[in-house]
Amino acid sequence: MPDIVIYLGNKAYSSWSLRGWLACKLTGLPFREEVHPMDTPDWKAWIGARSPSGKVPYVTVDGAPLWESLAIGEHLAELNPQAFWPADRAARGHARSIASEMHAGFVELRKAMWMAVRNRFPGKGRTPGALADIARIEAIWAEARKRYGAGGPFLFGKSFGFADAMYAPVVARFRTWEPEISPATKAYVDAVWNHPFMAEWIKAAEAEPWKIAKYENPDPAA
Ligand SMILES: N[C@@H](CCC(=O)N[C@@H](CS)C(=O)NCC(=O)O)C(=O)O
Repeated sequence: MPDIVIYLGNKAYSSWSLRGWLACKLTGLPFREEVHPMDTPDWKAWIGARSPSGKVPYVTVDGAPLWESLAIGEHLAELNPQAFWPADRAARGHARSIASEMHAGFVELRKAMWMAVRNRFPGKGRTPGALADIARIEAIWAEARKRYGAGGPFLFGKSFGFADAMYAPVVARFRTWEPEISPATKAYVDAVWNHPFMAEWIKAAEAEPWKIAKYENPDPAA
């Protein structure tokens, strides 16, 4: 059995960490995790001594380094392919496309509505750029569900896969910031939020002792 270790930032705030951690969960294998609070005096030294990019998530498999959440997902998928990607080739291509679009984009949403799992900031963060990103994400989710989602509540049906993992931090953002979303989007948000992997992450985030002040204030300019 491979020895998998994942290095993470705060579960309350680190959206990329969540993606990498969900990829570890999708392997179905045991793994070890080390969480270190970001924005602390020793953060840069801690992550710099481990991750070549100086960012989390950082994963090792039998000591071999892995960084960048999409690459982490693709590599860990080799350990349990059917859990990560749909079996159907066209659906798999679609899943890879939307996972890549998430990895590459939605900067305005990420800036205006950061992940803060423990917080509720309803009505805040609605910049034009964030709203445009949300409209595109709603369209992505609706299209995947229409084409491939009939068998269950997730983007490709019955099982929570890696495309869902890539969008899970967006689900967390929607819970926190409560933008106006369609009933279908809300149903998907609820399905992801209530998935056992997410419940485990949220519970750990709730238990964390650390707070980063700038992420606790939804009106940074105020
Ligand atoms: N493109 C990277 C993004 C990783 C990233 O930006 N991680 C953030 C945390 S969510 C980070 O490490 N920030 C701390 C820092 O830059 O010092 C990925 O896909 O993993």
